[in-house]
Amino acid sequence: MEHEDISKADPEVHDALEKEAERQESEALEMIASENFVPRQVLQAQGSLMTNKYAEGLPGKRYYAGCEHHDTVENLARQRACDLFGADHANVQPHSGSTANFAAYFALLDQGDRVLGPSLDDGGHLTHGHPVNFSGELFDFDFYTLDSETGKFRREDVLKAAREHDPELIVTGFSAYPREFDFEMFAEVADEVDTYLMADVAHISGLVAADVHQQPFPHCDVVTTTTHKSIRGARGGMILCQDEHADTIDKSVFPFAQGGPLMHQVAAKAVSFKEAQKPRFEDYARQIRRNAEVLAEGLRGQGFDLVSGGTDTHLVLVDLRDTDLTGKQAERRLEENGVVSNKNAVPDDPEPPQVTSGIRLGTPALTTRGMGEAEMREIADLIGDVLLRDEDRSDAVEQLLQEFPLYRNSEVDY
Ligand code: DSN
Repeated sequence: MEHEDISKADPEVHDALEKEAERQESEALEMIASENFVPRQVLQAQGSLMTNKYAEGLPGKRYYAGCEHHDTVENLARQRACDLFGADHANVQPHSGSTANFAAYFALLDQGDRVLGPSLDDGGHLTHGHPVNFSGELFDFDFYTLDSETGKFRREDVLKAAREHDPELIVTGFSAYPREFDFEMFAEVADEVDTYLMADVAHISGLVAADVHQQPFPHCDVVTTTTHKSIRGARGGMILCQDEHADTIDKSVFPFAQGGPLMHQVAAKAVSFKEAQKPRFEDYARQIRRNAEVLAEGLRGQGFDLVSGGTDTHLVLVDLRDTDLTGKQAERRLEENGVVSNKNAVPDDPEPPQVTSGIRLGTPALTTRGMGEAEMREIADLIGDVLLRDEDRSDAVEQLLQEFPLYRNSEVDY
């Protein structure tokens, strides 16, 4: 076998990798709420030779020989995940959050069963029953809605929708909801209508792991998450559950939904969960929330209207309907200044999903860079200058990126 450095073996891909490293380090103030930067130890595990092995099955019960070391890393990942989330059982093999939701639904439901979830317009996710997604196609979803006055979910609305739809499962957890996820309230409703409760904590899993957000267990039967957002780990998914669901969850991941697990990703999940167990991760998660609060204050000070008026989590949802900009225009204008965010529907949005009337801004990635409250104030001012006064603030963005290096200056190579 010929081993060559990637720069020689494939200059085109190498060039794109170099440019992406430069973009992340020096060109983009990353405010997409679902993105983050992993530490190099996670990149090392992801780039490891664990990619070379098939390991269908579970530790101690594999379908292929030679999985001893794969068992070690998967057991470490499972145990650390259970410790972080207070779960009885973890399956760390889902390739993504969508696959985790797919497997979780089929562990709890039969095709065609009724499910109640949040709609995409109210901060939910495509896999929460949207008609273009498998979830909307394979299950009979209906939706509880956000109270448009407060921008929050109210118990009476969820209960009313649950009584009307009589679901076998209620899904809670959101991709664009800035407020604390009230698992206890959803569990009360689920108890009242005698149904399972599943939480998709993909966005807030770092906050939950660090215990700076309400815990989904013991309120939920099953919890799904991605492993790369606020928890700052390897890209992928995971399912956590109470003991009674462990077997069905495992079987629903493999052989039902997936084949061989991506063991280099499982190894990297284990490494990132160890990071999340360290005291410095709790400080990080606290700072994510504080930064989001300060960003929200600053944006309100600039005159922006925020969905629900503020945030309890890692993200802020700006309603642009009072401005002359759509979400799409705002996203573009911010990007021209080096601020990377995403257009996002706001409740009762009159614009289609490709346009929208909002932008979603998150703090996990900037907090990873070491930015704090002073920088959030500066960024809120800068966003006001760019969106409300059409000023060019790209120099200020460049300056911030230089002051807070990401991988530059690290002694560990990958
Ligand atoms: N794409 C993710 C997000 O941005 O919220 C959800 O899958």
